[in-house]
Amino acid sequence: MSKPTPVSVRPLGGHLAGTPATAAAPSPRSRRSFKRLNTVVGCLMLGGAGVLMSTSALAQAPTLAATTVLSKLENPWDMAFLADGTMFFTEKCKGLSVRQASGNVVRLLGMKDAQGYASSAGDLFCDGQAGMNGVAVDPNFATNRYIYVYSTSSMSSPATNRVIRLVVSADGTRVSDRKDIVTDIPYKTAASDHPFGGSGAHNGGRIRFNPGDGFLYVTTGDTHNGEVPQSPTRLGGKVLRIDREGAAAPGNNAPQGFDPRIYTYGHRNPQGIAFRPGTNRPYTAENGPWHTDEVTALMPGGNGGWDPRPNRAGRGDCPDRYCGYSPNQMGAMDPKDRSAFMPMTDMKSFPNAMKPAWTNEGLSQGMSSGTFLSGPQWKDWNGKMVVSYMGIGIHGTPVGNRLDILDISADGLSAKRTIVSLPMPAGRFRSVVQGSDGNLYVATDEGEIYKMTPK
Ligand SMILES: [Ca+2]
Repeated sequence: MSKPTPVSVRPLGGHLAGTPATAAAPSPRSRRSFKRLNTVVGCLMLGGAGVLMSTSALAQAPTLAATTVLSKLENPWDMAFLADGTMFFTEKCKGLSVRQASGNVVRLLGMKDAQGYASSAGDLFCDGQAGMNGVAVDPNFATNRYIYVYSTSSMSSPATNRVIRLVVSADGTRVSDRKDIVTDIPYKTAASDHPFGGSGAHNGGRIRFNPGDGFLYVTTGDTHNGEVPQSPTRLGGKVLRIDREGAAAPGNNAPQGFDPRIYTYGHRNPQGIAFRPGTNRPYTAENGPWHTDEVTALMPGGNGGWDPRPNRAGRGDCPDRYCGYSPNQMGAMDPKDRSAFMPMTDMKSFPNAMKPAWTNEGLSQGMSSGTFLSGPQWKDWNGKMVVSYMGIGIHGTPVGNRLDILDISADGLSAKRTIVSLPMPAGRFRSVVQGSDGNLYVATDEGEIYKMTPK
């Protein structure tokens, strides 16, 4: 590995979009509205006792409208934006495409057996939850034209997940100069005796640059392997923090003996990572084992407290040495009892584990991704986190395909939830990304990418 080189980040309003910092740049119109609002609040403040009530009455949730940006896609998984509205997107079994600002779609990099792409990579394949997952644009895209995807690859044996860097051509219609900057993220190669136990399970896969430090954060899944989440060397069940060459970022602070690329460990299957405006502290969103979806504020070197190894914390052996669904993995049971037996954050075994900010009231409904909304157009939701759910209903848990707004405390240890009133049909919401236009883009497993506009 080469020496870590810090990545510089363009200031607010730079070329990179789709991150809280740049997405926050208000349009001239919203800037005017914000100024007007401040003026109104200022006038009210002068008015005396009734003023405080009026001020709080001004704060409100936005009304949402939705339009369909793309439809009939195959499992769209993630999106990343340039400042001009260009949207890169992945489809899990097909590959990487771009929707140009004109609305024209160009297929850039096809996976094994995908047709109609400008280039192809026969080693990239999909299997269950695995395939081409996250996509991110380099903070310095304007000068280096780098884009990154997370994909399962057969280039190593056994197959792994890789973080792949590509160069986008000047006209935006081709990618080239592939460099695999991470090659050793575990992938579940064979089925096991567990619910949803097929190969490819718990594959993680979100990749995001932090606008604060300029490093790339990579979420990885536990692959239904009991040893992986607490393993110091295996990269599953982790958040990695790396530079654009794939080298460990400085300050990851993982415990002695850990792979230096590891930023946090002890995760189950985080598919979401987002950075809070103001502090740029990373927050993960991950789905739980029939209980306890979690949003967690990360600390460098922190342990998420997920440890599904057998013969730990009072548990005995478990099928295929993975206790993640214990003690009654195929049957119904109260989520609270299951959580007590096999917690998502085991504070008894790991007293210093990172406590979640939000647990979905103890339920698992397939929490997938999350992002922070930014900009005055979001009114009361400005600065709050939106999380998406795929809506897995099982053993009496309601299906719950939905989006939640989380008002997270400053210390990251508690949150209040508002359920979003959807302006479009509910679906298996896979990905939420704020576009460079300030609107929220939402991908569903059913094949749509919607644009949600606040009013
Ligand atoms: Ca946890």
